[in-house]
Amino acid sequence: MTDAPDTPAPAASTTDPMVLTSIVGAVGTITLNDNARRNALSAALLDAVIGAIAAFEAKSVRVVILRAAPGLKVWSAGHDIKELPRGHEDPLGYGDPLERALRTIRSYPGPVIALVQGSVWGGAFDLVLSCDMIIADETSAFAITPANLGLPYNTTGLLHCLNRLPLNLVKEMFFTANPVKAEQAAKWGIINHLVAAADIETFTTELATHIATKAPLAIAVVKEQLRVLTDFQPVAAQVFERIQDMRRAVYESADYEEGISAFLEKRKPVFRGV
Ligand code: YXS
Repeated sequence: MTDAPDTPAPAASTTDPMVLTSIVGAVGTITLNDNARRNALSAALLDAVIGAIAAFEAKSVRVVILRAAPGLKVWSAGHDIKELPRGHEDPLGYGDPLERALRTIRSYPGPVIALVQGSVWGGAFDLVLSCDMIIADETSAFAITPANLGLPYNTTGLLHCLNRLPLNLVKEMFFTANPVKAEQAAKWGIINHLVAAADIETFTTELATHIATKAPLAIAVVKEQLRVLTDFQPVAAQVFERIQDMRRAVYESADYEEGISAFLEKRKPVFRGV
């Protein structure tokens, strides 16, 4: 296992790499690196994450840490709103870069640990929930925000939340779009460990390094079984079709258009329920 120095993943069209990567022993680290845009989950950033994870798998990296740069106020601002389709297309379709990244993390044959400092918004909440564990510090906060945009969240995303939180807490997060601060996130079980900012890097590295000494095949088969058991809830075809119809009515609504326009125009949205 080579101890590669910080090696940027294949950069997208920007000069700076969208992610930084490093491997120490059997632990690989991916650092989101689009800080000017608050690590908004653009296709370029997500493709870089997916590429970095594939490169780690090719090098048999046993444990992955997914993080942002140390000490940022914002870990990730969520889905890149500027890339959301404007009506007449599912904003969270199966092929959406965010959905591809979630599936990549959930099927990686080893633990992916989210190291969270700062606030996590929208689809980035789904991203950290799709990691196998979340280690967060006192500056962390977690918000799921489709209600701010008029966006119909997708069924797999709701399932990810229901697999982590009781129904009443999932509803509170979706209906209020309020950030859940670190202490509350620990109390609710969103995060595995709440660790002081000064210690979180050492704590997470020691945890990852410890796991990397365990039997990788045994861990991979447990992770994949848990994925299959939690993700695959049978849904009758007509129920699925009804859900798609309901979601289409929302992403074709004037409210969804208003939500995105308001963000782009840096103003508060006015939702009329149409
Ligand atoms: O104005 P410039 O060009 O400098 O760019 C600004 C922001 O427009 C940009 N930016 C984003 N661009 C695209 N998509 C985003 N989600 C996004 N967030 C930010 O980054 C530049 C710096 O942002 P600024 O000035 O607002 O930074 P700040 O430090 O004052 O505030 C940080 C945030 C995160 C509190 C603020 O940027 C914010 O509220 N961002 C939007 C958070 C959000 O609502 N995320 C949900 C995205 S939609 C999603 O994830 C799901 C589909 S769902 O809707 O279902 O949850």
